[in-house]
Amino acid sequence: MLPIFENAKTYNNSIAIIDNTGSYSYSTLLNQSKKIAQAILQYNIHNQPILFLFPSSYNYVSVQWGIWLSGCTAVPVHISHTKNEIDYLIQDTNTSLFIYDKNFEEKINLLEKTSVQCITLDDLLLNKNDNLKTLPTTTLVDNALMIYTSGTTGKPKGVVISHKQLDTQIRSLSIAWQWKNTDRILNVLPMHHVHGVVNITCCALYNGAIVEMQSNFDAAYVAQRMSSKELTLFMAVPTVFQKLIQYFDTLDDVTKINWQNGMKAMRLMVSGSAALPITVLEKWKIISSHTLLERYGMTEIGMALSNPLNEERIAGTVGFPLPFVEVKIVDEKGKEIISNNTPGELYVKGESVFKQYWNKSEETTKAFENGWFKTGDFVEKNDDGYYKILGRKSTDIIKSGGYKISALEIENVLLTHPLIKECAIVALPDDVWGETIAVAIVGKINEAELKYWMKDNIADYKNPRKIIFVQQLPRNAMGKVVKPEIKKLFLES
Ligand code: MCA
Ligand code: AMP
Repeated sequence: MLPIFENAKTYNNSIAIIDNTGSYSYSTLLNQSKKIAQAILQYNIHNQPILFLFPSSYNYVSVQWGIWLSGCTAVPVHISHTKNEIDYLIQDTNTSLFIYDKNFEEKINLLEKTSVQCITLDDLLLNKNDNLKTLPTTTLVDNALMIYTSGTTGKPKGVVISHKQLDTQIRSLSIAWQWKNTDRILNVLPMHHVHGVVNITCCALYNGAIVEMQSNFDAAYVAQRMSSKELTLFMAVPTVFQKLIQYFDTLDDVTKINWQNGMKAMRLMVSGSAALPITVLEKWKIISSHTLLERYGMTEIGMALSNPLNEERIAGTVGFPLPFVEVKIVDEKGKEIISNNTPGELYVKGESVFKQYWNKSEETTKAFENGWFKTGDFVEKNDDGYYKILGRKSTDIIKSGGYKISALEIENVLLTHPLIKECAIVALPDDVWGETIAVAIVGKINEAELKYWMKDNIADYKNPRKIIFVQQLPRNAMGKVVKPEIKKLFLES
């Protein structure tokens, strides 16, 4: 049995998950997951990706565990994904089963259902017949998760992580941040990325802690839960801390003090997924009495670097390599840089690094060099061994609200609009979102209509927030679009 399930058996009647439908113990979760696994087996699916669409909830986790117990790979779909984005996931995974929450019936009805069977969780469990099959033994070599991530070319790629890799990622963070069964964490992050799925939910459940699943981020709710003094941990992206600071400033003194007292009772707050501005770290420290622990990770590698739990956390750095993770910094020729304070690309190796991009062997091969994963992030190490993230190699990868967004992916969607002749996406600096997405468009189109069209075609978090219409895109002698010139147009307007 996989370690996460072995552990769940021992936590038995302790509470595992709390969501807006109730509290669920480890044994209830495990029993429900087994029922789901039995129901999946009736479809005669083995070692295949299965898509599932649920808000962050008990049902989400029981379906994820059910998929694992059936020997298949869990592929989370996000509630904000549009028809076209989900159609792409169905086609790319070539899945034959898609389990969804009945509240998304309308969205599911729109999909191109080639060879996939879409079924609600309720119907899946209803259809279960009495000839129960024995559950297969899922082992560490089997695939656990496939998380889609944007790259510099083409459409999003499915990052495949085996149970061994997932288990290593969980154990690494359990050691580094000393997860305990007395911990209780509130999850406000989406459940189709590593931060919410692995760092928060899997780590909590592996360690017998309680995870409170909240399907969206609401600053007032976070403040209320922290004020209760029941939470011990909180992990989020810098935008969330920025929004909490803004919310704090709107409160009366009594509410502020209650919240502050609640936060003092917590043991750790972590920030990651995007650069944490030092101003945010400092403001949050004054409000919460916590120095945010900043760490660095990536879908393909899980977490790689982290500020220490007990020693000094240095603002503007992401600390040291985590347990089971090897890193090196290399120059543009691929040669290791030994000296400190010298920028280069971060390479990562270890049991936590992903297995492959789904059905993309060429891209997988290109992503590695002699067993080292090439992150595409520039870093340097200071004299005390702390790593600092300096930025990404490609400016076409944007980080907005902690989400990684590919400029190319959005450009390709916009170009499917019949009235858009050309377009170019750029990232603008933004105090709250880190970066905000902007687009220059050649074409005669009404802005309000375009925004409406985008809502149907691109998940909200990927939508350009600023639009400028131009006669032509600035290009260099080679005909390549000069994106810094486009950025200037926005910054000067
Ligand atoms: C939404 N809005 C935006 C953006 N997104 N405006 C500018 N830029 C954006 N990116 C607008 C909406 O249209 C809406 O506008 C208003 O902001 C509120 O939108 P809503 O979706 O309700 O926002 P929210 O709920 O406050 O969400 C903020 C959020 C969310 C919680 C920070 O973006 C989020 O969950 N981010 C986390 C993503 C994440 O987990 N990344 C980890 C990837 P209006 O009010 O006008 O309608 S994993 C990873 O990166 C690696 C492994 C790692 O290291 O962790
Ligand atoms: P994703 O592919 O969504 O997992 O995003 C991974 C990317 O997020 C990394 O390659 C980094 O560029 C960025 N990232 C994650 N954590 C940090 C951090 N603490 N500081 C700066 N960038 C970060």
